[in-house]
Amino acid sequence: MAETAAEAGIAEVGIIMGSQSDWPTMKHAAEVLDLLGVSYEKRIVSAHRTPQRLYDYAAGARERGLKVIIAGAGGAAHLPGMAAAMTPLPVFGVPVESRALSGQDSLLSIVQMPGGIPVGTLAIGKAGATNAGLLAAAVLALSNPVLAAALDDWRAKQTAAVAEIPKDEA
Ligand code: RP5
Repeated sequence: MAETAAEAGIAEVGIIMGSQSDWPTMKHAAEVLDLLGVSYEKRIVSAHRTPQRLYDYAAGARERGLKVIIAGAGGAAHLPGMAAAMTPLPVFGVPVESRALSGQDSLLSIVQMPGGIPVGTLAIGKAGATNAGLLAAAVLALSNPVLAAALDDWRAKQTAAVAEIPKDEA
């Protein structure tokens, strides 16, 4: 029986971020991929501070077997767009909440791509990172029935966990 990518140790999703300071946000993408059994790798790849690392990572991503890239950055957040410019893989961008402008700068930097080079832009912060993980899994699930079932199960559990009647906070 053929190994899955996860069993073979091949990452299907690349989670990249501009700085160590982005990890507390981006780890939420990793957590959802862990829950769903999707293989991923995580790297600090800065568009500004390590441009050659970004070039090498994005230009070689497809050949290395990655299927989807999740890119998170804050402030002048050029990482998702520059990565998308150098790979044909789908790129999902996560605007990290910046200190100065609460992530509005990150959001606008990532979402306003010129026509022809798409970045699927998520919400600012934790929700965006979680949803980037779910979207990456949904893309992979198109050709992976086991993963599709895991995603269905994840959603069913989320639905079951929502109480019908609100209660006072402790
Ligand atoms: C961006 O600058 C990073 O994505 C990060 O969100 C922001 C601040 O980086 P640090 O100064 O915290 O390293 O490149």
